[in-house]
Amino acid sequence: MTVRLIGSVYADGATALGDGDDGDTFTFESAYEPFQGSNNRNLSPNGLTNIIINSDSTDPCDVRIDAQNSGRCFVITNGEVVTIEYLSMINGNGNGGDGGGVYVWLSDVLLNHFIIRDCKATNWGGGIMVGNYASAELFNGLIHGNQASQSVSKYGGGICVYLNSTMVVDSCTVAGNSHNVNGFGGGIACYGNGDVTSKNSIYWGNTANSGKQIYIYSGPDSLVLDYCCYSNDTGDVYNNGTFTVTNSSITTNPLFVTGTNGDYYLSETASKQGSDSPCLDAGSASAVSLGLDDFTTRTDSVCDVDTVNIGYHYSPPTSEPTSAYFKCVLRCTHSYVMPEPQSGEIIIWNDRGDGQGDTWLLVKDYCKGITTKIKLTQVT
Ligand SMILES: [Ca+2]
Repeated sequence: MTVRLIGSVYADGATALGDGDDGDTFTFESAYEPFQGSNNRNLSPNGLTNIIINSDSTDPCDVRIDAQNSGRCFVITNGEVVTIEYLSMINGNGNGGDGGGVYVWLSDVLLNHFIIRDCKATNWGGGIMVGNYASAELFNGLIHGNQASQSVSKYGGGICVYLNSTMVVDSCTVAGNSHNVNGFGGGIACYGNGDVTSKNSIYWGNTANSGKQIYIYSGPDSLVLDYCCYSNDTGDVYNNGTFTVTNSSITTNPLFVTGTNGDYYLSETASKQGSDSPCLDAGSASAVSLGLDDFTTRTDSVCDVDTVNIGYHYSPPTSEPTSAYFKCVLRCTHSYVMPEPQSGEIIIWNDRGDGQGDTWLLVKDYCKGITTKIKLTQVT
């Protein structure tokens, strides 16, 4: 087994994978991110099995595979067995086909601690498509802002499980995915004997013509929700197969709030929001037993304790906050993103959103992979 470093040793993902052997680990180095260009998209394991593709950070926000709308992030199609973890996969495009972010066909994939966002498919599975006797296990993933059916009526804005395939979705948030026109299953769709078992996960705020959150096409297709939170208003769930919901699942608004790394933290009075999300302590087991006690759903980055919270857990910042005093008046909350080539982000952020909470200066350095968080105190 060889660890192949992408950045310092290999110039790009395709070159590293082309050199690889079964059982290797391929590590994208955060100092060299984002990973863009033609050799960092449509990444294929080339028939390798039992390989790990990961990053050198425990925060998937630190290392982005950015397909720049010119191809998919990963294409896994040759009976491969692959683990992908601690990575963000963004701006993937199926370019006339399925699976904009990750395309899995006749292969087995494990995705851990990951983000798939802002990907598109012309047909099925905007974020991820798993099909043709394939299997996927998703753990602690955030799948948001993806889109299927760019031109025709197809299935699965975020996720599509298709043609004799299975998926396990644990501790994930599937939100804000959509269809452009007449699509089915904004969050997740099962079609052609697609079977999904989901635990500790959120399906909320997705849009589609039918089955906005969940779409189960016909008899052979099935989806099980256990300790999940999902929207169940009119048009949210289309079921023409088997839809099983345990008593522990809930249908109340998860109350997403925006924090340092994104828009899918959970509201919590202990972190100065106005109310507690119903997803707090509503999962199936302890946070420790699931390995999520080093991760957080809170905007103040305090890690999860006791019973696991439902949904995706962010990584806490890698540096401790320090206090500073500024002689200034803050007139608004504002985010400024540096122009390409992106090297960082400077954010002035109020952790309650209504100006009544604490205000922070966040400096995110993408080159070094660190976030510095400084509490701002107004001095008169
Ligand atoms: Ca908890």
